[in-house]
Amino acid sequence: MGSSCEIKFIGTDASPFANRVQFVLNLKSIEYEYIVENLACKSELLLTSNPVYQKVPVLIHANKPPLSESLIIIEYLDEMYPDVHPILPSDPLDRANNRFWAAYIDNMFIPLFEELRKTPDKEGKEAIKKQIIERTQLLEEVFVKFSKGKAYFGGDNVGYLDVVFGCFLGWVRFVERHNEFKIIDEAGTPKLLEWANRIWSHEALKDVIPGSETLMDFYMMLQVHKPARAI
Ligand SMILES: N[C@@H](CCC(=O)N[C@@H](CS)C(=O)NCC(=O)O)C(=O)O
Repeated sequence: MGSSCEIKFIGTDASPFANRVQFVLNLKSIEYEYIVENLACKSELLLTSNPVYQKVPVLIHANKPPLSESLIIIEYLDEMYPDVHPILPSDPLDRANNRFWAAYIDNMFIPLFEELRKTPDKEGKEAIKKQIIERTQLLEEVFVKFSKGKAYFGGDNVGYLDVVFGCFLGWVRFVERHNEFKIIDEAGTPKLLEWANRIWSHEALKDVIPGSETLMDFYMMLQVHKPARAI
């Protein structure tokens, strides 16, 4: 049966990158059709919509050519629907700084979690855990600077960095539990802890953040398709 939604979104529940797009669609109250992708056996739709990276998320707006890459998609949505819940600040310098830290999260923070999974030896894992903790402490400083005493990176309202980092919180908690260490906690990152609890219960994210079973299924799929390195 065809859908009347202008926006079609290809994603998968456990993907923090796909969750970013869902979070923004919800914040802006945009209706969309959710096409769930099985990354263990990619669909023709995904392969033809994102032939370069073959990854979710993909957004198809009003039958126009598909868009991929989560940051590009959420910025596109912000430009197309500027009146409801803008996520990027209006000042060009503030926007640039938001993009700088989003790139840091994507290039310097999130990849450490995949590195931790793929590293087989205890010593190697401990070194990565230390880096994760140090970089989370840096993000605590970024939060203090950006939020200026308010609830979110974006100030009084959820902004770009809240979306970018907030959608990774499910995996942060999952990795804490399965590797027996604390990443966001009262002792090291008290402000981020308060922020995380706020984000966690945000109305627009409540049905988006995946539960631990969904994350475990995805984790097991990764272990099969992208196994840890041999010792
Ligand atoms: N830089 C991309 C990353 C997207 C990404 O890594 N998606 C994963 C799911 S979490 C994926 O589709 N992986 C499939 C694969 O690696 O083949 C973005 O921001 O959208």
